[in-house]
Amino acid sequence: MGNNGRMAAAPNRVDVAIVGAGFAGMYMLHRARSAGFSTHVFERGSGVGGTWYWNRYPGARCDVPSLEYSYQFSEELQQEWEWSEKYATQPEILRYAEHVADRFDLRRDISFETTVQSLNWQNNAWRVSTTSGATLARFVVLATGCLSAANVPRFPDDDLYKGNTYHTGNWPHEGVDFTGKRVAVIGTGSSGIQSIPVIAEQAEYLTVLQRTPAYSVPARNQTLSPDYVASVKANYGEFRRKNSLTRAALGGDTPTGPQGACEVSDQERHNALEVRWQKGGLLFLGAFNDALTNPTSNRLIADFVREKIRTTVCDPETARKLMPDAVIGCKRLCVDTDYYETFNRHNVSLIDLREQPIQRFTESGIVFTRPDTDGVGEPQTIEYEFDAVVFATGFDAMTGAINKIDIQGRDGQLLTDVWSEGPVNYLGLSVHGFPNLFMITGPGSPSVLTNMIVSIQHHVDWITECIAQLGDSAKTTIEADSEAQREWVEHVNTVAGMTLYTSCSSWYLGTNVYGKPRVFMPLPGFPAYAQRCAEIARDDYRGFVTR
Ligand code: NA7
Repeated sequence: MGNNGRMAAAPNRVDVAIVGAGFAGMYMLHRARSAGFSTHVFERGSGVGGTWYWNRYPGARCDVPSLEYSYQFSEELQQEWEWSEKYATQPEILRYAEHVADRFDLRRDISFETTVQSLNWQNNAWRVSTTSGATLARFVVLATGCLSAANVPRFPDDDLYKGNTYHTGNWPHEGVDFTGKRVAVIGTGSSGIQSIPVIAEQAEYLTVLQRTPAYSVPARNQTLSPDYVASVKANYGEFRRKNSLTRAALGGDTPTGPQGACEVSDQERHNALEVRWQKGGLLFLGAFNDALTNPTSNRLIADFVREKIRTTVCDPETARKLMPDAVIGCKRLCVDTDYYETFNRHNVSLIDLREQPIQRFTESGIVFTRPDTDGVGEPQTIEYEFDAVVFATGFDAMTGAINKIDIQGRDGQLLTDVWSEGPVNYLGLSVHGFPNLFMITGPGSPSVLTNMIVSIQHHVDWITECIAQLGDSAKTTIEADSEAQREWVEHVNTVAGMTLYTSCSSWYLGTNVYGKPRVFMPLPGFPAYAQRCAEIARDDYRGFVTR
């Protein structure tokens, strides 16, 4: 999946430098180039695709339907590309990204295998320092991805372990053969839940190490029928428009139910949830309009899923451990194929790390602490041997990849200092003190609570328009006003505070990474946000300072 041997040399000076060649960086390149800006992209990997370049773990696929998780900026592109399944696999999405790169001749302006190390604002330009040189840019766009900095927790003596270790977000390109191997998977978020059923089919024995049970809904993945595809493509614009009017910018053909879960009878509620369960996918949570605002409704919906787990998993003790007790949807809902069923296999078992924590690693496996069965004696230890350990432990989400770059703005201030208590920003696009620097799907924007490609396109279009208009005026720089930024952060907190999202630990809040400030980062609700961005642009970029 390389760059086909073509490696663009970075120019000394460009109008727009872009960090990252995932879906955000690729479209930003296309738009900026089409608007007449000289543009260059710096990409750490050896090919395009971002998330889909790195996350090659077994079973990796998107949990947004492929006919929606795709670009809409080119009618020709969306008509000619053929998705094979309701939910595309990682290889298929990567092929799509490569097709887009070829079709729009993007590679000639991308430096692959080039990591941006620092960004310094000096003399009204950004100095972009990379592993292979430096470029001056009037504007920098961070298209670094929300889930691209791997979170690899450390455990006592983990350096002694002699087996193989993998992180799902940095999977070997050549793949991994688990045949005949005793494998441990740590983590049961989306990556764990997608990979566990596939690894179980190959491994001799699979042990799942679960810290927090996740809620997962069946994907009901299927081959796309030509008739359905034709019906969408016949009116793709309208299909896209309806999606963008929903809170998560997806699933416009399955609107959120008009009632709260407490407003209907038990039977009606069960029926509505069953219909969504059978349909499969993230829209399960949309059966009722108060799933993430009313704790009682949320509990009733969660009860439904717990009952599904109880009746799917044969061993009652394993079923008990798999049943989450937290708010459903607080952590991102998972979408699976045969996840719970996998625990009925003879070669799979589950360890609940809350009951039996990891004590340390050894050369050949992991030692767990097991409470004495009566609960009165000394805790015992038990060692399991593993040939391989898979870390499905997630990411330093939303800010991790940005904070890895040493970003020094106006007056030498460091972004990491400005963000020491949380990622302050305006619209998730700009930070006060960092002129001409834009983020795509940054903290403070709906990003990960939406269909990412819709949010990406929205941001890229907005940024392109913004810098084009700045060029038309006599001004050269634009940045968030400090007061507008303060109000924006307050607004995001207020909106998030009206939901149940803040009631649990999650990567939305940054609590999955030790020492990260606890701040709810994405903004719920795409349509209101998009409207706000449009109004601000129309109002001469209200809340931004131009000079
Ligand atoms: P997630 O959703 O962050 O899941 C990570 C999992 O790893 C989760 O179950 C964590 O448990 C677990 N984890 C993390 N650190 C540890 C330690 N130290 N010990 C044990 N278990 C741990 O990441 P994914 O890659 O699965 O998914 C990320 C997103 O990608 C997903 O939401 C989709 O948008 C696509 P915890 O819940 O923190 O107790």
